[in-house]
Amino acid sequence: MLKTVTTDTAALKILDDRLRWLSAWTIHHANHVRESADGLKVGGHQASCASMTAIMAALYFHALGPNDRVAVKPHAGPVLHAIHYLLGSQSREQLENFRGFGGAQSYPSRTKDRIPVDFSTGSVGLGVAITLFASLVQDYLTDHGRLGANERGRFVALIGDAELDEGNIYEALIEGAKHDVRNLWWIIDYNRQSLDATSADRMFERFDEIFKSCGWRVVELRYGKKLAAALDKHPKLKGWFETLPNAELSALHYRGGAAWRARIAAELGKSAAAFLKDHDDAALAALFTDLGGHCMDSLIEAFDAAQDDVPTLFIAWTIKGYGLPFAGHKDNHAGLMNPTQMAALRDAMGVREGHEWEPLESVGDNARPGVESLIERSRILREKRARAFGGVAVPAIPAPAGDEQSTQAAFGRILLDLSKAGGDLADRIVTTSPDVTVSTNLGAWVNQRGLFRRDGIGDVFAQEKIASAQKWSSDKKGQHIELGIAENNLFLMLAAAGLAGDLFGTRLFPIGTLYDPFIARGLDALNYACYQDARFLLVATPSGITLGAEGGAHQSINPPLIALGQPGLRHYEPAYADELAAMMEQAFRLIDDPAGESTYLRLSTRNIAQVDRPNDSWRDGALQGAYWLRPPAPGAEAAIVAMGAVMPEALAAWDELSADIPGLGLLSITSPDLLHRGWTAAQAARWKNPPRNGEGDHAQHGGGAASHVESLLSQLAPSAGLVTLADAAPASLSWLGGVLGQRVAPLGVERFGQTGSLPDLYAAYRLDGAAITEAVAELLLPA
Ligand SMILES: Cc1ncc(C[n+]2csc(CCOP(=O)(O)OP(=O)(O)O)c2C)c(N)n1
Ligand SMILES: [Mg+2]
Repeated sequence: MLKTVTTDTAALKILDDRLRWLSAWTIHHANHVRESADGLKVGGHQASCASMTAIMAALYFHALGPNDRVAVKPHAGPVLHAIHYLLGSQSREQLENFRGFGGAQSYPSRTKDRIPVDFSTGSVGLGVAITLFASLVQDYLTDHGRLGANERGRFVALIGDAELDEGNIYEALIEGAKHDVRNLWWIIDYNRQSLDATSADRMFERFDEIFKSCGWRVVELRYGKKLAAALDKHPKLKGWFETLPNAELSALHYRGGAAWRARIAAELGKSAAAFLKDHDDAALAALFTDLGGHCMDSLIEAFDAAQDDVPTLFIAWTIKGYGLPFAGHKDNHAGLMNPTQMAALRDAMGVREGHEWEPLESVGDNARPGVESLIERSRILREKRARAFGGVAVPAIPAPAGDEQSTQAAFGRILLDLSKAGGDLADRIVTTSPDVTVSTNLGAWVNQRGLFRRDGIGDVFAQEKIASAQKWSSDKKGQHIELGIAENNLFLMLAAAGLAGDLFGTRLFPIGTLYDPFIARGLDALNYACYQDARFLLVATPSGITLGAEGGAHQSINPPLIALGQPGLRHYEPAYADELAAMMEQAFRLIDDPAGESTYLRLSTRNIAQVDRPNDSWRDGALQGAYWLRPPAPGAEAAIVAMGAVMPEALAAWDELSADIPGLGLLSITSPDLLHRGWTAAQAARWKNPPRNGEGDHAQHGGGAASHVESLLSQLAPSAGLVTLADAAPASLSWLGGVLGQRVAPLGVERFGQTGSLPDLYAAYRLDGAAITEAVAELLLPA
């Protein structure tokens, strides 16, 4: 038994060296060997990689099981690529093209890298927190009978120590403690350096307290075996070593053995003389760099000892740039070895010139079988899995009945009806909200489907027979995950649940609700979720100054603009309940479609009279972003163009104005986002496939179809005027004038809102009939 462990450790140390070499070489090749097309620095992080090659070798070639999933700190991406290169799942061409177009990405990317990447990373802190929510999703799936015990795994985050400054980590930690999360390993590469400098000392002994108080086990790997033994023999030296501030420690690591000698002699004098005599400079440098995160025996021991499901924080002490010439230097974050330094490293690591890409270069014949068998074992465990899509039938979703409705209330009704009807889709829906479940109309759904909690908590108010509309009992079968007020957590929860098909082979239909203005609070996490192609439905309500008396702090203005610029997220803003039903059906389809995306619904609490529909002809247009609610006469000179909750004002203005302006149209916009995308895509298609000479208008003839918005607007005269109306930043719609060059008078909200009744607010912010009339009149005045 002991023998196996020893052999394993020796092979793992070799793999550690291989990873350090290959990651450094990949970055070096991209910067100094590959031809540069633009003269720009390519970049990469050799020091950040070298810091954690031992940790990653111990993990990937020893500790990880087949179901374990890892978020790798962004700037250690090249180490992950090197691991897959050794496993045979990454090609030399991809590494040679690191940071190049179509090559291995700078930071691990689920969607763009060809190796299996469990979680994309890049924006520090988010990759850490998503592992916690993924673990919660794993428990959810298990308790819902969708994941077998032998399919469960552990979620590992490899974290840079400066990442610990990101507040989203603590928001997640607190949420995790409430849900009793488990099966987490968060491993800190504790090199005590960030991008700019060495880390402040004051937080040193605090992180472990923070984690412990949230129920985590904290394992500190401060010393490697050799250093621990040496310091144990010499308590005075140990005391001195442990009080060295970060900056001084890093400087000593950089300067090396002679500096250690001089400093120890000066500060410990005679008491350290024998110790110094026993160690030459090289031995001193080797000894003091033997920190826990570089010591394979310590790492293996620690990982092997943490096999239960208690969430565990490993604080692995390391040196940034370990084994490289700039180890410990405060400026090493983006530092690159020059060709001379790289050649010296190559020689020191026994790599022959011209053999830099050999996976097992410099591994001796005796060691090879051990190394190869570790690689073989890990290869099987880390195979890429197919993504699970297309397995769920989405039924037609009928519109809720009612002459007057708000889109927010209709949302609650639709979910309630879905729940009552039952079926596969309803069973796969998981809702979540950061303490606004009730005020976003999820209450009825939660009453039906219950809250998810592994420990199950009774509803005390119901047991005490206190009347309440909300029945909040929870158990393992509940389908709503209630979060504390941290919108970042909402988006990370949606990201994790939205990857369930990929991570666990089971598709979920996650729906998250929040107030529209507070999207901004979680924006980077929302972007992060979209970046990795997580699929979910985001319902943001209430929105706009239509919220009325709640006032400016809660009235959203710019989210449609955010959505306009956010890839992977489709914005729909319905005015009517039947539109909402169609959009929810579409959103569910998009969640389970390989080429789909996530959807953002911007809803309102305003009750508005529903329109009579003679038929379903509006539906396709509504799903594409717009339809004529009042079709214009061919070549009409004007149209009102309105979105969402202000549709009654637009309709009233149309009624009033159409007597004087025959043929006036009313265009109902349901998605500026889709219209814009369609417009630019149609243009790009025409550039690739241009019209034949002299065939006129691009929008209507020649190579490539007109987009939806072009078709709609081309029913008006080329010189027509558009009055656009949105309870949002007017730029959400004003761009429509650019499509065919028609003139625009944009109405919308550009100042912070305030309290008031709707007539007051619509008048003050120019969203009312008077404003529309004035705007139309101005557009139609002869120039
Ligand atoms: C949200 C965010 N802010 C800033 C950055 C830029 N950045 C990349 S790495 C880094 C410092 C990382 O230091 P640390 O986490 O200690 O990692 P190390 O390289 O030392 O292992 C910074 C500021 C980023 N990637 N993400
Ligand atoms: Mg660091």
